[in-house]
Amino acid sequence: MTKPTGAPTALRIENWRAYAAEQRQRFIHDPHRPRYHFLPPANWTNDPNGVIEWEGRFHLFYQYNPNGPFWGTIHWGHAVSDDLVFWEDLPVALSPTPGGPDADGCFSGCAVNDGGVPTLVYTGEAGGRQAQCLATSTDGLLTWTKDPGNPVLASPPAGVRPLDFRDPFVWREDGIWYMVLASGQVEGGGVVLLYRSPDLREWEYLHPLLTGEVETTGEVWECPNFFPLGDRHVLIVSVWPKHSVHYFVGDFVNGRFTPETHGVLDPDGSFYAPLTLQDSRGRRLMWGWLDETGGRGTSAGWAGVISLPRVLSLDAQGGLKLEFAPELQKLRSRHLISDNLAVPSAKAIEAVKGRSLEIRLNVQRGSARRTGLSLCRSPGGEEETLVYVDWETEQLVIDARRASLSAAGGGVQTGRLGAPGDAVDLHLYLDGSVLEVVADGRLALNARVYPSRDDSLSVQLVAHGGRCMVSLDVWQLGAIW
Ligand code: DQQ
Repeated sequence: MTKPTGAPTALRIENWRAYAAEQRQRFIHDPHRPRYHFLPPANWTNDPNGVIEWEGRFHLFYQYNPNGPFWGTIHWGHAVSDDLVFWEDLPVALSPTPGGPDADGCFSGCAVNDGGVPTLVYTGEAGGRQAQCLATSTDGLLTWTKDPGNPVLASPPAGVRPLDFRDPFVWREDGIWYMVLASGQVEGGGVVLLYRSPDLREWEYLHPLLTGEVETTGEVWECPNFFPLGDRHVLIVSVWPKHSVHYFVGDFVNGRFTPETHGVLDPDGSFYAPLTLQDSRGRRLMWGWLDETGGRGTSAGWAGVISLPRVLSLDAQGGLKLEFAPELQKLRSRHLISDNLAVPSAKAIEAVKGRSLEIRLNVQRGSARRTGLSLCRSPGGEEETLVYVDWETEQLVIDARRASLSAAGGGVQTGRLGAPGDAVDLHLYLDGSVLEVVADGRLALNARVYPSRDDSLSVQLVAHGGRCMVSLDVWQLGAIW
C-alpha cells in the first residue's frame, strides 16, 4: 500500500478538529463547494458508511482518501451530529493496515451495536481480493481496534465473481445476525448473498437473496441495503459499472425474498451507493454519495459530497417514497418569498438570488407544455440550469447543458413522474454545485452544476408554450461549518 502522504490520519481529536477547521477555511471562497451538505474537510469521499445512532447522536462514516481529491488509499472518515444537520469532524476511524486484509483499502460497510459494543463491519481489500473485517471501539466510537480474527469472511461461494465480494449490511433478528453482501454471478448479473452468524465472527452462507440479469440491472451489484419498511421488505442495490441505484419491494418469509415491485432511485443522476439507517424514532433514513461530474480534475482540492438525508416510506402500490428529512428546516435563515404567481412565459423572481437555497414549488398544469425554474442563471441567460415538469412526457427534467460556460459534464436528466395529475410539488435544495430535487415525494433527481460566472445567481420561473400558476416558497439557507 502507498504510505499516505497527504492529510494526517492518526490525529487525536483536538488536533483533528484544528486540522479540519483549517482545511475547511481553505475553500470558503470556492462557489462550487457546498455549505450545508456534509463533505470531508478536504480531499476525496465516495460512499457513506456505517451510519449509526449511538447514545442519541448520529455517527456518519465515509469513504475517504487522505491523499487527494481522487479515489485511492481508502480510509473511513468520521463525523457526528446531534440533529442530522450540523456535523462535527472526528478523526479518521479506519486506515489500511500494511500486510493486513485491508492493506489496499477499507471499503464500504456498516455499523452495528453488538450487545453494547460499537462494531464496524467492512470490506478489506488486499492484492485485488476482498474480504469482510470487523473493528470495535471502547471509547465512544472515537478509536477503533481491528478484530484479531480478520478477515472474518474470506471468500465468496462458488458461482460468484471471486474478486467482487463486498459492502456488508448487517442486522439482528430473533437473536441471530444476518448479513447481505454484494457481488456478480460468474455467469449472469448482480447478486446479493445472504449470510447468518451467532456472533458476527462465524458466518454461514445461506443462499442468494436476489439475482439480476445483466441486461436490466447490470453485471455487479454493490452496497446492498435490506430492511423492513411498513409490512414489506426493501432491497436496495447500486449497479456497477452503470452507477444507477435500483430498489425491490416484496416479502421476506423464511429467509427468502420475493420481490414484487422494482424501481430506480434517482435515475440518471450522480447519486450512488446509498446507505440507510433506522433511527430511534423508527424512520428509515437514507444518505448517498453525490459524485463530481464536472471534470474539474484534482485542482479543486476536494471531491464528492454526501447527500442530504431522506426519509423513506412506501405508497399503497409498493412504490418507494422519499422526502427530505424535516430537520433540514433548521437551515432556513431567511424566508425570501412566499407567493402565488401567474407565469406568462418567463418571470424573474427579483427577491431570490444565490446558490444556497431551499425552494418549494407547486406547479399547476395550465396551458404550458413545460413548467419550472431556471436556476444559477446569469443576467443575460448565458448560463442557467433548468428544472421543469414536462407535462407531455410526464417527466421531471434537469437540463444542465448550459449550466456552465467552462466546465464539462452538464447533461439532461429525466425521471418519470407517472400520471402527474394537474399539479406537481417540487422540493429543491441548491448548495453550491449540488442540486437535489424531489417531486411529489416519490421521484428524486440530483445534479452537479458548476457555473463559471460569479453572477450566475438568479432564479426565474419558466413556462413554455402557455401559461401556468405556481405557488412558491424560497428560503436562504445558512452554512453548517
Ligand atoms: N465503493 C467502495 C466499495 C463499493 C464502491 C470502494 C461503491 O466498497 O462497492 O470505495 O462506490
